[in-house]
Amino acid sequence: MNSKSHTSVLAGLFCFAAALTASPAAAQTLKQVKDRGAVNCGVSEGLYGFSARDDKGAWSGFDVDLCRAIAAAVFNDASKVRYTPLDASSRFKALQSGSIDVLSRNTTWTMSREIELGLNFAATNYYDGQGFLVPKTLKKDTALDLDGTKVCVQSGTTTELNLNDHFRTNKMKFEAVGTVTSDEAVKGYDSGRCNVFTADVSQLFAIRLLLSKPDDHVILPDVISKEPLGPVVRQGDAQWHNVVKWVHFAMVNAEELGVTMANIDEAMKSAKPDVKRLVGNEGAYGEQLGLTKDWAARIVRHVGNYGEVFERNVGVGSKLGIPRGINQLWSVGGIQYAPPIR
Ligand SMILES: N[C@@H](CCC(=O)N[C@@H](CS)C(=O)NCC(=O)O)C(=O)O
Repeated sequence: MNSKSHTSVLAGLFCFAAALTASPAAAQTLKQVKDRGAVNCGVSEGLYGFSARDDKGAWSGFDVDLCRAIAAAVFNDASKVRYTPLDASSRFKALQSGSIDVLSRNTTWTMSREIELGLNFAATNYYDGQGFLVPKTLKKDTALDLDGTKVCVQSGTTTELNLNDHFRTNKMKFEAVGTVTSDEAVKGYDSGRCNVFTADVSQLFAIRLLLSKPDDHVILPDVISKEPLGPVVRQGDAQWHNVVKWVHFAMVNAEELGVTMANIDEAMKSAKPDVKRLVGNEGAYGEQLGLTKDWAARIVRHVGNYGEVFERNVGVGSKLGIPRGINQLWSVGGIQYAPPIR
C-alpha cells in the first residue's frame, strides 16, 4: 500500500468513526418526527391562553402555538402535533423518556433543570415572574404583607421553592396548601381552603378567569422571582435543539421585520436582504437546519409572528388581557431579542 492510499484508508476510518459519534441514537428526533408525521408536544393540563382544549378537543394557546410553529416549519401543516397534557411533576420524565419531543408548558429555565436533569432550554419565549393572587376582602397590598396566610401552590414547581424563600427571607409565617394539579389549586382557593394563590403572574391571569367571581380578586403588584419560560428538549440532539430554538427566533425576527400572517405573500417578493433571508429567498438556512428553505415563511403563514401569537392568546385584546411588558421586542424597550438569520 503506498502512502497515499494508506492516508485515504485512515481518513476513511476516521470519517466512519466520526459519523458514528456524530449521530448517536438520541440525535434522531427530527427524523423520528418526520417519519411519524407529527411532533409530540408536552403541554400543561389546561391553562387558558397558554394551552387549553375546546369542546371539540382542539388545543390552542401561547404554548400550543410553539408546538404548531414547529409542525408548520417541519410539515407546512400546523395541525401535525400530538399533545400530551402534563402536570408539573411528570413533565420532565415525559421528556427524558422520549414520550414527547419537546416540552412547551410554562416551564422555568433553571440551572438544575438543564444540568441535573440532562435537558436543554431552547429559548425564553415568555419572561415571567412569580406573584400572588388574593381576594380583595383580604385587604393586602403587597407581598410583604402576607404573614400568617394560607397559600395554595402547585407541587413540583419553582413556585413552591420561591414561596419558601420569600417567606423565610422576610420572616413571615405561612401554611402551604400543596396541590398536584392546577385544577385542585384553583378549587382550593375558590373554596377558601387557602386565602392566597401563588404562581407565575401569567398563570395568575389565567387562573383568575376560572374563579367563581374573578372581579373579587386582585394580583398584587410585586414579583418575587425571575421565571424565564420556554420550550425544553433533551440534551444530546443538537439538530433538534437548533430547530426548536430557531423556530422561536424566526417568529421574533419576523415581528421585528414587520412580516405578518397577513403580508407573508408580499414578504416572499421583498427585495430587503433580511426579509429575503427570513423567507428563504437568499441563503440555505432552512436546508442547513434539516428543513426546507421556506421553513420560517411556513411558520408565519400558519401561526404568525411572535407579537401576533402573544396578542392573540394572552395580550391586552384577549380574555387574559396581559400587557406585553418586558416581552416587547428589544427595539421598543422590551427584552425579546433574536439573533439574526444570516
Ligand atoms: N414556571 C414554574 C411553574 C409552572 C407550573 O406548573 N405552574 C402551575 C401554576 S397553577 C401550572 O401552570 N399548572 C398547570 C397544569 O398543571 O396544567 C415552573 O416551571 O416550575
